[in-house]
Amino acid sequence: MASNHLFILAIFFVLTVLPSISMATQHIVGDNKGWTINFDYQAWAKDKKFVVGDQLVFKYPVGVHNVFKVNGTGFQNCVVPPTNEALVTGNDKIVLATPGRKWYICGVGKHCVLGGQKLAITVTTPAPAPSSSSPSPSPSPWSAATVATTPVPSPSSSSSHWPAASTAGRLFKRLLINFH
Ligand SMILES: [Cu+2]
Repeated sequence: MASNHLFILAIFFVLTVLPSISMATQHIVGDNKGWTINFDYQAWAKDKKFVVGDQLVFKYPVGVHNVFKVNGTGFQNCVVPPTNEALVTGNDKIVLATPGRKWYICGVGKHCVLGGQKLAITVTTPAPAPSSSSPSPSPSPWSAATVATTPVPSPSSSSSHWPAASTAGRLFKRLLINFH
């Protein structure tokens, strides 16, 4: 009986807590090349998945480049917005707060026009939690535990049956120890 209860808690932990920890990704624009001229940012972005909550980081030597968020036309034609809209720290972090198409250009010299220093990405909304049988978010572990009344096959040798064996299992076991 007790083991069933703990097993349900373990499942809850894996399904809810872990995804929320690992969801947001930080994308270093251009990876180790950073934000610069003569780099193919379209190729860089092509195989990446940008999700709401992720972060873009533009890295460059201060004063050499800058970052402007622009619209599609501004991206196409390298239209530089007013100077006061520029990000200039050399380590500019932008949280992707909304889904949709996003465009960024460098406003220094002809870096955008001639150097191709421009980035266009598509931000998507996070996928709903996989294998969610109940779509409504559960407010607390306890309600989730009471909902799942179907008997779970009791783990015969408890320690080897923890899901997501490594970190989650260990973390959760520690939780259980405190719990008792
Ligand atoms: Cu530049």
